[in-house]
Amino acid sequence: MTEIGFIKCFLEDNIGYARAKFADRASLTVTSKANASDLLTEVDLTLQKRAVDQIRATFPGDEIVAEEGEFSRMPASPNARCWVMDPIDGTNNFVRGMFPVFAISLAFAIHGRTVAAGMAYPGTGDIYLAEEGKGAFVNETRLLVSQVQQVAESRVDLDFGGVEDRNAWMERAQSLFRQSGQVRCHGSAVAAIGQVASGDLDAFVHMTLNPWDYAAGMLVVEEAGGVCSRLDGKTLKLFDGKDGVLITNGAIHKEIIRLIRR
Ligand code: 2AM
Ligand code: CA
Repeated sequence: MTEIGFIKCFLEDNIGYARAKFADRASLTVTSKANASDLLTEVDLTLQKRAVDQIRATFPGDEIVAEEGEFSRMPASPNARCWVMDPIDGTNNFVRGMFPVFAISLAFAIHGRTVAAGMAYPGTGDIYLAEEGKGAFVNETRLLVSQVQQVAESRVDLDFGGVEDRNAWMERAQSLFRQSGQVRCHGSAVAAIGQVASGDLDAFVHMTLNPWDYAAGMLVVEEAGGVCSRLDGKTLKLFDGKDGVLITNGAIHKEIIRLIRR
């Protein structure tokens, strides 16, 4: 089985489970991790365990990095074949019922670069897929970023992040906040990044992100014609630490870098 075939099957098999659990969220088992806003549900754990078991059976020896438990770390060999998963991104929205904006993200990387990626949105039923050099698709439709050319006319998701991100946010994102045409915060990086790929958003900014939050999204956006970097414009890699991420339609990328303070 190809890696993209595996990703597609996994997301198709599990999107209904996540949707059903969201519909019945009053009965979810929920615990908090670092703080009361950092939630963990049985669904995060079940989806991650299913993926880990299936990856180990199908691609033995591949590394796995994922948001929960022992997998929440950088890979031992950053250049090796590596799967990167966020079982539920936007867990807080998932638990509290916001919109519903949450997603399952699964990527396959080699040499620290994503080469196959998928993101499933149980709220809408959409599955986004991309392979390096082969384009990005939602269901069967080609994804293309927007043509918006100026920040003043753009719709930007300025993710507020966790409490520990807010000082950096206030210092660095103020000018962008003031000058963007429309500002949103979905509370799910994977949801917002998908919206950049589809052209519904023009940019996404986060002060700190872990690789599982953008591993799939960065390839989907690049294959849809967009650009991904660190907040200062440096190359966005997967395993070089938790840092800020800027994902845009490409046309407004440089203008946003100039507006984000160092
Ligand atoms: P999560 O839902 O998987 O926890 C919300 O601000 C977005 O940023 C979500 O994608 C969320 O992922 C992620 N996020 C929230 N708090 C974060 C933190 N302290 N560090 C990194 N990412 C965070
Ligand atoms: Ca996440």
